[in-house]
Amino acid sequence: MTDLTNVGRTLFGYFRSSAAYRVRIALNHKGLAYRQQPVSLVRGEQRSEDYLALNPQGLVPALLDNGVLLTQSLAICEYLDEAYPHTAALLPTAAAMRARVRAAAQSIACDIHPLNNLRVLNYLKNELQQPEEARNAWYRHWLQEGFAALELQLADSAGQYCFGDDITLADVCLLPQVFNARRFNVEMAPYPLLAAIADRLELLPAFAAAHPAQQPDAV
Ligand SMILES: N[C@@H](CCC(=O)N[C@@H](CS)C(=O)NCC(=O)O)C(=O)O
Repeated sequence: MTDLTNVGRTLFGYFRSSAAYRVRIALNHKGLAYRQQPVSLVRGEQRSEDYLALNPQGLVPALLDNGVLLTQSLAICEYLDEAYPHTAALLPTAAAMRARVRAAAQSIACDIHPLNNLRVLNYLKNELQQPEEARNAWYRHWLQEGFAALELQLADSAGQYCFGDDITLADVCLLPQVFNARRFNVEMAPYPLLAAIADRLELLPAFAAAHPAQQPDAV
């Protein structure tokens, strides 16, 4: 892998990774320029010696920001808010609202996504010998349970987006998870609020440019 330590800002990601998709949205929304270094999850590059030196977890994304190495998409997004306070904030200012936005974001990033990411689906397939039908049922179960709760959770707060009409960390997490759900043919009709917000988000330039199909490693 090329030595990238001198390049201003580099995102190590994969076009279909929803965690990397979150960070692309956050960077675009904030107007922070970055270059991308694809890490192919299908070729197992996340477990290469070079990548493990950046992130011993063997997960994307990782962000190298002017020599500062960061991992974990939510931590990266919050870092960007704190390190670049002049850019569009992803968390509101009031403590209670910040906690509510974080709760919605974490219900996706900490409770839905980890059960459905590649290594978990691969473990079900390879170690536990579960057929595709069972793996898809697993995927749908955790997604539907999470989305059902989030649909209720956002009922009071939503405007154009998850929290009123401002983009927050919750929106940054929502669209990639909806993209993922659609990829696995999960019906969004039971979650009309989430689907409507996702449809609006998708049209925003920062979100559109972060879409997996727009990435240099999209194949
Ligand atoms: N909590 C982590 C999750 C990162 C994660 O699960 N990344 C997935 C792609 S979305 C990955 O790298 N998977 C590689 C694998 O499962 O081997 C974050 O938010 O950054």
